[in-house]
Amino acid sequence: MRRLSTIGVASGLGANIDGSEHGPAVLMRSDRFRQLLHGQGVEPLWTLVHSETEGDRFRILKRLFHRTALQTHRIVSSGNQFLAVGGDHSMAMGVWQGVMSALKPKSLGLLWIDAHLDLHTMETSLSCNVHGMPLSALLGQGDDLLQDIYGSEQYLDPATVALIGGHSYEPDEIGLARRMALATFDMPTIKKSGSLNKVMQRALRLVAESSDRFGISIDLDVLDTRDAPGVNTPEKGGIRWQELQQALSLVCADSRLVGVEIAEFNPMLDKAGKTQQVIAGLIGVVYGDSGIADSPGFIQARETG
Ligand SMILES: [Mn+2]
Repeated sequence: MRRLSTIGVASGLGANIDGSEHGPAVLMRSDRFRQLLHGQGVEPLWTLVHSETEGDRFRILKRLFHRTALQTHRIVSSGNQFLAVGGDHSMAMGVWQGVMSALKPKSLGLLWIDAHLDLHTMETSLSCNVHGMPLSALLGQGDDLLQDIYGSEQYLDPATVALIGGHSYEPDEIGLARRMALATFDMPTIKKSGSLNKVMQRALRLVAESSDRFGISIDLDVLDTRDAPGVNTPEKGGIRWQELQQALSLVCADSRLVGVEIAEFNPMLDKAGKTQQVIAGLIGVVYGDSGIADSPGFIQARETG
């Protein structure tokens, strides 16, 4: 039986909406998820990282990111891959700083699959919700407060980052993306190419030119709200889950993959377990053998049954 390192980051503090803190536990307990892994001879090893409940939100998040980073550092140092399930997307600050600290400097590439750019800082964000800022922090572009919450001096090289699926962003974020010359494959670009698969391959080739290993960060709000309604900040006009599943199956089979993050699941906002089904399907691809990757019927059977 294969053993998988799966980390659940049980916090919604970065979104400031109730619900995401329950995401990992809801998935962990779900029959669908257990059946999926059981069928593949996989033993999921869950480590849950909980956020504290009392005190200053930013202090709590800082400690949460530190504890999350220790987990991904440990897994990557031991040569294993990981899946990190959230939790709101601010968790990325912990997940990827831990990965960077375990790899050679500047050797990590990142495919950031998200409806948003997550390039806000405390100075540009109206809400001051940290889940809109993780990529700024990871690129070393945080203001003093954001940098303090991030709590690391490990930063991504902008040449190794590709933004995929963006369709809701603000001028300050676009400004930062341009200044850093980040590779951006937004929804219009994906629609024009006619294939997320092709776009993802192109993004990976680009990122891999300047990095040895790569990770994938998926914010579930990149998906069409018909497929994934259970997210903190839904946006219309996203990617259909079948496209994402198919595109992922190729990149996840790449031996340079270090780990995958799936963020922003909010079970309290889910409708008829739809988002949960989609996540189970994505997790199946991340850890699945080609059998699962080729047969999205797992979810279709549930939807029509
Ligand atoms: Mn995000």
